[in-house]
Parts: sequence; C-alpha cells; structure tokens
Amino acid sequence: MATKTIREQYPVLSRQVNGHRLVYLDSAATALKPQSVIDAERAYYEHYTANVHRSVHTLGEEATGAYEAARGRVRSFLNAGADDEIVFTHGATEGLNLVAHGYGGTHLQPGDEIVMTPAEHHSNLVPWQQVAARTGARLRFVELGADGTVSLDAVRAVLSPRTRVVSMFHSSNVLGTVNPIADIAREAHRVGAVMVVDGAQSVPHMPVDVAALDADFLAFSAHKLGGPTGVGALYGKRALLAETAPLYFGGEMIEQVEREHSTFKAPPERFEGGTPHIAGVIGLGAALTFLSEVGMERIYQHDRELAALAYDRLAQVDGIEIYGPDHDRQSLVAFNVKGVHPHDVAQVLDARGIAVRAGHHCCQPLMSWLDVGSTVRASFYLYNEPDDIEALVEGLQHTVRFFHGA
Ligand code: C6P
Repeated sequence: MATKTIREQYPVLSRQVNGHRLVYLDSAATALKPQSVIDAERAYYEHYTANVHRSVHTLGEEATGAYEAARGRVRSFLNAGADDEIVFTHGATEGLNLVAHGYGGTHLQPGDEIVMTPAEHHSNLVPWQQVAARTGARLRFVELGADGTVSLDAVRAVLSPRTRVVSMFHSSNVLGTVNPIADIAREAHRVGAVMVVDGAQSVPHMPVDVAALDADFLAFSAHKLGGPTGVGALYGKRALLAETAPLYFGGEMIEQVEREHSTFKAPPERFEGGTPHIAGVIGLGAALTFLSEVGMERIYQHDRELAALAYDRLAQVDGIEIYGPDHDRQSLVAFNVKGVHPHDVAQVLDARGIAVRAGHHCCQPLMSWLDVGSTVRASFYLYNEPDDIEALVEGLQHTVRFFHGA
C-alpha cells in the first residue's frame, strides 16, 4: 500500500483546521481512525446489533462471532498462544489496573518489591502505588541513564530476591525510547518476578511478540492504533490469569450464583463482566487487520525514520530543547521552546493547523526528573510524512519569532 493511499484511508485528514490542511502530530494521545474501522463499528450498529454470549438468535450469534473473531485477531497480532489469554478491557489503564489489583493485590506480601522506572505513565504507576499501600509491598525505581534510557545494568541493580513484579513501559510516551523488554523479562524471571509490560505505545508502532518477549502480562489500548476509544486488551499467560482476581463482578462473568455465594467462569470471561464495548472490540479487530495489511515492520521503520528526521530538524531550530536520546527513537519527540510555555506553543501551532500535545503527558515523576513542568510533544504514525515535519519546523520557527522577535 503506497503512503499516499494510506493517507487517503483516514477521512479526517481531508479536513481543514483554521484554514490550513490538518497536520496531525498527536497520535501518541490518540491515533486517527481509518475508514475500515469506522465502517466495521457502523456495520455492527446497522446490521447486527445484539449482545454477545447471551442471545440465541441470528443477530446474537453474528455479534458473538465477530466479537470472538476480534479476540483471535488480537491473539495472532501479539503471537499469544491461545485466545483465552486475551482479555478485552476499556484500554491500557484498565489492563494495568487489572494486573495490579487482580494479580498484585492477591500475591504481594509486606516487604515484597515492585520494580519500575520513574518514566512510567501514571496508568502504570498509580495502580501499583495503591496496591503497595494495601499490601505493604514497596516500589523500587530503576535509575535512568543521562539521556533517559533504561539499561539492563540499571535494572539488575534494583532487582532483589524480594522482587515479585517488574512493571515497565515498552515504549515511552515522552522520551520515545524502547525498553529491552525481552532482556528485562529474563532478569525478572531469574529472581522469580512476573514481567508486566505497558504496551500502550509499542503495540501500535512495532511488531510485538509476547512469546518472544516472554511477557507475563501486556496491556494496550485500541485507540492508539486506529481503533475506537474505550476499548483495549490485556494479554496474560494462562496460568497467571487463572490466579488473577476480577475487578468487576456481575453479568456473564459468573458460573453459578447462589444467594450468599458465587463461582466465576474461567478467563477471559471472568474479567469481562457486564455488556462489553462490542462495537469497539469489533473496531479493534478491524484496526489490527488494517495494520497487518500495511505491515507492522514497515510501520516500525516508517515511524522511526520520521522520529529521527524530526529530531534532526528540530535540533536545527534555535531555542528548542529536546528531551530524551538523540538516536533510536520510536515515534515521537518531546521538546520545549525556551522561554515559551508549552500550551502557548501548541496554540500557535494549532492556528496553523498543526495538532501537538502540550502538558505533562501523565508522567509527572518523569517531568520532575527532566526538571520541567511540561513539554510539547509531536508524535507520528503511518499517515504522517516528512512534509508534516517540515510544517512543524516552520511553525516552530514562526513561534520563536512570535515570542522572541526576529
Ligand atoms: N498516553 C499520551 O498522550 P489509555 O489512556 O488507557 O488508553 O492509555 C494509558 C497509557 C498507558 N501507558 C502509556 C505509555 C501511555 O502513553 C498511555 C496513554 C496518552 O501519552 C494519553 S495520557
């Protein structure tokens, strides 16, 4: 599929924003949706709206078939061993909460250790803080390298016989770095800990193989890879999911309910209580099909090339400070224009049709480590091209002139 054809499949890219063509550089917050995803959701609502796993009529069977087919698609996309290792969630945040509360909350003892980095998204930090407070476990943080990277030696330095959980991002939503998860998982397993992976920023941008990584759990969101909002999936090894307690109790997750007592279904149904986001799950399946047709290896290379180009071009703009390493970036660049608040930068860019994110990116401890309150972030995906980066560079040159004079 040629890049031009890819762009044409995203209807929102044909709109104008403030009199300019839309330059969408905020895919790390949420990615644009291709027509096939929009069509798949719409088809469910137009042609076979029904609940799943309940209704024994034609529409119910069709809906259940499409819902379970999407589970199979997630399994093959991640190279998981079996469909029942895939749990549908509201997104990465719910997946990580399910592991923290459902697994950590029932396995951690006082003095046990949970290892992570100071660069975690709040969704992979706050749930563990909560579970640590409840169980008496302790959080331990890996020391970041000077450029924000995570080295295996730094991970080894904090692992101990008390480590029970290592929970880390795969790709950073601020630094653009990719953690060596397969190596970290090997070290985690050596001390008897489980490896939890926050795949929110990796699954959309690179081939992710849970078997090759030997991840015990891996969570991601559909909306960051072109699927609908409010849905995602959690991969968990079958034996570990079997030891995980559900977060929600109610319809369809039960086996037998008596007045005073209930028993629960096996995973994954045990974790999908209540009517799920059926259209969203079907849309997630369509998004994975679309990405697979383009090819994840190709998307990986494309996004890396754009991130490298953006780094080089932004480094040439006077008055810009870039955060994170100068090489090996996955799909984004976070930076500041010296002396200008990130929100002001975002507003000036927006007036030129350029969408970026400004803020702490739900990574306040990392902002403290970087010694900033917030940053601007430009993030790229398969529909971006070098001309989008040139538009950003021109917009930033204009911003510098606007605030600091010619
Ligand atoms: N980061 C960003 O603009 P949810 O919100 O559940 O879909 O994903 C949470 C999440 C978890 N981990 C990482 C590394 C993430 O980047 C995100 C979402 C968005 O950076 C919204 S804050």
